[in-house]
Amino acid sequence: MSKQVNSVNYGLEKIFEGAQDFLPLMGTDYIELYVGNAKQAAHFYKTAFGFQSHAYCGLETGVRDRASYVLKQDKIRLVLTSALTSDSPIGEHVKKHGDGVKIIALWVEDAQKSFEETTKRGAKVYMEPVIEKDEFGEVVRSGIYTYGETVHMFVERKNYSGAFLPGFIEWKSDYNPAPIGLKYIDHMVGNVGWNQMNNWVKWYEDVMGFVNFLSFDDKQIHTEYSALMSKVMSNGNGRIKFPINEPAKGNKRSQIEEYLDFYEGSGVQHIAIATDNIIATVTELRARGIEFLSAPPKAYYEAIPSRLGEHMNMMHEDLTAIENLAIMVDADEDGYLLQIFTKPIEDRPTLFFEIIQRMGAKGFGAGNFKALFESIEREQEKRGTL
Ligand code: TYF
Ligand code: FE
Repeated sequence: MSKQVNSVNYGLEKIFEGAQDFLPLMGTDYIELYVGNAKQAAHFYKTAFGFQSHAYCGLETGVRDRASYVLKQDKIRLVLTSALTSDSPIGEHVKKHGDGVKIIALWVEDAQKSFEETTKRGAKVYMEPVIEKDEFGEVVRSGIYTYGETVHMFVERKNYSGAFLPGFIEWKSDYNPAPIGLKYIDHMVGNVGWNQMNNWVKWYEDVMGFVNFLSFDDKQIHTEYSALMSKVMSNGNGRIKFPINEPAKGNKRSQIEEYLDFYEGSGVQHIAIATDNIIATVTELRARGIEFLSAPPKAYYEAIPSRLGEHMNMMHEDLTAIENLAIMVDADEDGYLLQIFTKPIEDRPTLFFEIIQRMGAKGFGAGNFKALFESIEREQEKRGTL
């Protein structure tokens, strides 16, 4: 069998001019969080977010240093990992950052080549290419560091038919809360330190071949109190989108500064997950105890028809339901989108989730930024971190 992959089958056609072809990416393979108690975290993500039990490794499978629970919902694989010993780098990570995203794994055709192409362009090595095998086949993985202690793992699946990766067993559970309509990872956002955004923009351009296709400066992204800057990086086929935020000077403490203080460094700020029925998904999340940022004021909802203009004709969602659930709406030249943000999902005000339904729109809800940041500031106020 030749190693050549027909890229047309993977939908690798370039949609962003200027993106480089040395690192073809088929999608997000998995997201791994390092957490204090993976067994309990897995229960939370099943119960509240509707993920399904999928795979496991730990003492029972001969792994002595960690336990990992793999959850699945449609195209999304979420891995929750905890240390089993005090000298573990997993434990060190949790001690410093609290629960957070360690690995953003990307599905590639060739993990060896991905490693070579990125490290020769300056990427810092996390893991040299490793071939992992079991009776279900073979997977090759390699990894590089991005911002902070966060890692991009390259995953090459050679027709692998096992549950997740070699070393994992299938995880069957009698406890299976229903899925809630989460489909795929839309984007993942990184917060980086003061004046570091452009360095990381350049890193994604030079090392990963990405392009910067949207930018928001502090003149667009500010409230009475705080400000931030954001640039969105994408790979060539648009499947992988990584906005990068840095704090900007405002009258009070930026939400990005708050994150950096509590995460004790740069890291993943939010994971945006796509649904094709945000009303059903958010109704279910609320019923299962997930807390969202408080609703924008009444005036925000009254202004939606004029703000959306012609897109209003295409919108079939019930505006009353949208308002009751505190969902936000924005439009750009390609269509509209619906989005909502959870409160941080751990005690430190660090990682949170976004639920997004794109109805053509390719943007990130810039028209909602002011209302969103004011909601975030109301939370900061309560925490005494504004
Ligand atoms: O990903 C985005 O750009 C949007 C908006 O701190 C956003 O979800 C931007 C910055 C931020 C929170 C949300
Ligand atoms: Fe987002």
